[in-house]
Amino acid sequence: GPLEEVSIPLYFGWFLLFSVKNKIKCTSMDFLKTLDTLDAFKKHSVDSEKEVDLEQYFKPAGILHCTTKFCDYGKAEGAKEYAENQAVIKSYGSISDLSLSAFFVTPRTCGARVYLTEEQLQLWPADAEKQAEPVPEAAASLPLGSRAHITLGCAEGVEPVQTGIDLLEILAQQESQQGELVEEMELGSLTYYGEGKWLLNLREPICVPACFSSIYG
Ligand code: ACK
Repeated sequence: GPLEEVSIPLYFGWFLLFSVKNKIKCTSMDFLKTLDTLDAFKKHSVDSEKEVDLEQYFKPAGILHCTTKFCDYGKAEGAKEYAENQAVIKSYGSISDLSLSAFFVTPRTCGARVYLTEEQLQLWPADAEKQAEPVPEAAASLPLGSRAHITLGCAEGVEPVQTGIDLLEILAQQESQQGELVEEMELGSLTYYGEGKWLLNLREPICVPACFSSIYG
């Protein structure tokens, strides 16, 4: 009936606890600031004459989270099955640590890569990587969980769904060793993947506690 339908949320995911939100925002701001000042960044910029202020360029994302399943209130493929999955029901409301392994920036989005544990992968839909629209070439063969990310910001007019697609594209390029190592930074190694795509692999992953839950609004 209609009640059953409304009980499926917009999406499920891990939501960063309030106490760590500022830490992630500050670290990602630091990353953007550093990137802004690099000569290599200016060189690869679309318009090398124009200064780009990345902190202004990206509009901050709303709720910091890592989407597991976008359900669209039940309209998305596999939404009901996911909501009824035993692992999902059992883990609902539980807190675990998310391991952030990289930050990335493209002309469209800015995000953090999330490295999932075996246990967290139980909550990861089997088709998450293949469902990306459009599917970046070679992304379908990437390991399960490759798309896991936190959207930190989007350029004007860009939807957050783009962040995971951008990450898949970068990882597919990483897989075929297309990147150009640009700089060893304090936080980790910075690689350029062409067309304004940057990824900073963190030397030390950042661990942040998050609650597995869902959003209806
Ligand atoms: O940044 P995100 O992971 O990208 O978090 C938001 C969240 O759901 C609410 O919009 C993600 N999202 C939106 N559409 C899709 C989709 N078709 N597939 C996967 N994730 C999606 C979006």
